[in-house]
Amino acid sequence: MIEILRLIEQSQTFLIASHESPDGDAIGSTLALANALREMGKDVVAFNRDGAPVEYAFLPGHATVVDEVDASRTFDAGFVLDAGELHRAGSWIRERCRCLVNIDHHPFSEDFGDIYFVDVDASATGILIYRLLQSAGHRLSNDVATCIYTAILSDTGSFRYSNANPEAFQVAGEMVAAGVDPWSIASGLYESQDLARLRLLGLSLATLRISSCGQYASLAVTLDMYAGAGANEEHTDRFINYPRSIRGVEVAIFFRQLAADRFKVGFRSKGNIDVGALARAMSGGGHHNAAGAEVPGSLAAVQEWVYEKVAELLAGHR
Ligand SMILES: [Mn+2]
Repeated sequence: MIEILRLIEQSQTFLIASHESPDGDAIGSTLALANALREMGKDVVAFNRDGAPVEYAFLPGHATVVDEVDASRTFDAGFVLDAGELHRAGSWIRERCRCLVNIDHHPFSEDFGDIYFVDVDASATGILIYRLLQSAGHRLSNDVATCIYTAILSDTGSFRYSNANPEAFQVAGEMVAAGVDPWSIASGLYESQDLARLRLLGLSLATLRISSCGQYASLAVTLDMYAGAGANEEHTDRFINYPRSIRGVEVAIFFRQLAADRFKVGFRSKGNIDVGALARAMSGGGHHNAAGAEVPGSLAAVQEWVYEKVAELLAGHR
């Protein structure tokens, strides 16, 4: 931590990046740190290879997130947030930053930086940004507090997941005390969806499958459905919560078609079932209760294979 504080003090130009297809924690922690550094008078580029999704447009600084960085630019310091592995943020970042910092809460987060600040007990990377800014003695502005609150809200599933620990509530409470309005953030995140998203959800819900034991269930989205709904992959965020919400379901699975014969398979589990280990066995990655991997094959073949693996995982828990 001292090393990071010293780095911030001694640097002027910063690159801040997070993982591709960013979620609320990736974008929230990126913008929390970017806004805070800008308040300190630093020169900051906030980057995500997929840009900042429109659903986070309410976050202060959203419009400053770029999806490309001029090839000639180098930075005194780079921060890679919530990424797990450097390539999920952009491998080129390594050579372009004099000093690189990895801030993350993913288990097995790669040690790619010069400075490694990883705590798997933090419910969100936004929590680690909070701790960092506290140590720096930086007074949290409403802009920064909004980003931190959103990061926590997003990664704890609105304080419903098992990672919603006392620190998550305590930091979120401090953000509210500092002026953050929970309703305006919740309405920005959950009550402002595109019509195309709801149309896509309608198509996807028709693919609901549940195992005969009732412990795992899945939804799928195909490329045809995007075309039918006028939607895209950004609209599938949180679809996996529907199979998970069924009584008795321990593992929810989401099959998202990437190409004719390739699927991204997302997993969410309840309680102590470790889908992170399952995803890593499929060359993917993630957390204990939220993980994913890419699997080649037709939908039917991928579903059958994944169902088998999940059944084995659950059998090990009995
Ligand atoms: Mn995260």
